[in-house]
Amino acid sequence: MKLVVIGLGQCGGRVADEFARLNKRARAHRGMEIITGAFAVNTDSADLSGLQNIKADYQHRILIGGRKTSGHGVGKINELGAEIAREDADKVVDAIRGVKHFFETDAFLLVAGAAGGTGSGSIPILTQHVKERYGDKPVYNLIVLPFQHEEETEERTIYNSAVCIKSADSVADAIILVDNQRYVRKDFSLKSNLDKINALIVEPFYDLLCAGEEKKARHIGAKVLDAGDIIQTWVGWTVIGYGSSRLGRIRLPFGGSRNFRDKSTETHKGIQAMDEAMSELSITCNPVDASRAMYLLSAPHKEMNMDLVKELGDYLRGMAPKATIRNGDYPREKTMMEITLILSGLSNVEKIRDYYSKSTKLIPEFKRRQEEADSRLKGMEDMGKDIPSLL
Ligand SMILES: Nc1nc2c(ncn2[C@@H]2O[C@H](COP(=O)(O)OP(=O)(O)OP(=O)(O)O)[C@@H](O)[C@H]2O)c(=O)[nH]1
Ligand SMILES: [Mg+2]
Repeated sequence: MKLVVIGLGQCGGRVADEFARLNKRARAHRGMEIITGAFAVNTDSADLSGLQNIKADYQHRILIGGRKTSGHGVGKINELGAEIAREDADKVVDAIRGVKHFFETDAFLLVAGAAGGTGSGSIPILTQHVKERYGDKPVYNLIVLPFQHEEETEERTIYNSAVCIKSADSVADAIILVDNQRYVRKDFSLKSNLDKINALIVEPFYDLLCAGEEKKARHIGAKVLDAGDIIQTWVGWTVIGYGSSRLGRIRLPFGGSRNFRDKSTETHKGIQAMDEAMSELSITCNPVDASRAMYLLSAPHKEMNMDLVKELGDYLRGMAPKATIRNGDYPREKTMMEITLILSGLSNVEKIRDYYSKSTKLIPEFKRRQEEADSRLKGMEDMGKDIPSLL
């Protein structure tokens, strides 16, 4: 599958930059393209210059709202982010027109952090514009939810997130939810944590996007998982997970026939990888709520067999009984057995419910605070009404 990836705001731009890196890796190691165009859009010019993989010209690193923000961001006011995106949407749509192999693109992926201003406000607006302009291709969102400490210290974080995801839900074909908190590793500094998190966020897309683009026979599975399968699966609230299991020396040295023990070892490894993918999902959810699911098994040719694929399917069916399940296998020489897992069409996500209910309570509180501040200001002005003015 080939994507045009558009990162909005700091978080979105950096994650899109990781997708651009992924494409370089696919090109160097697998001789294929999985990203036809990577863009970063921001109101902050410093953030744009900090990127490493997205082309450094103004058509790929797009500054919006220059007049309103002088290149310094919108300071977490996502209403302003939305307003600027509305005014400058043409800049982004025009840039997409410049994508060289645009006709090969299967879908769009727009990325943003929900809690900020620029990305949070602009993702629903630009999704809408891209959909209007390129109606025949699905437009997906990847939305990054804030860390717990951000939610605890700043109410605007929760409110922005609720407004962003509610608006995105009404326009995007699917929203892949990624909870920053799930990726925190205690032993990294904040900056390296973010870099590490961004790499972890995009890693599961590598095999998923590559599998359907393979041209070499030895890497083409018995059941290829391609763009069509992905498009059929991704709908509404979506999560992604990845798990791996190191392969032991279970291959027979002289190509002799495999015995029962080998098969059961492979199945065990496969289930282990599936379990890890399930426990490392990009946001906590209950697989029972999924209406669609897909998994991609990637391992050396000889480690995969029909029994294993069937066992994995049965296992997933047990956890996601209501889901239509699609699967594929992707033979690659590696020392791991890997599973990429998608759960989609989720009918319930606890964290979203939580944002909605907390934000609903915050709205009257924000209003009350604003009125209080206005009335204090008015009181102060009244006190000074008899003072002469120099203007
Ligand atoms: N995973 C990840 N999250 C990030 C990154 N940078 C920021 N965030 C998260 O994104 C949210 C803030 O959004 P930003 O992207 O910084 O905000 P913005 O869209 O640039 O908007 P303004 O700066 O307000 O104009 C917070 O929850 C951060 O934790 C990043 O590189 N990776
Ligand atoms: Mg910013």
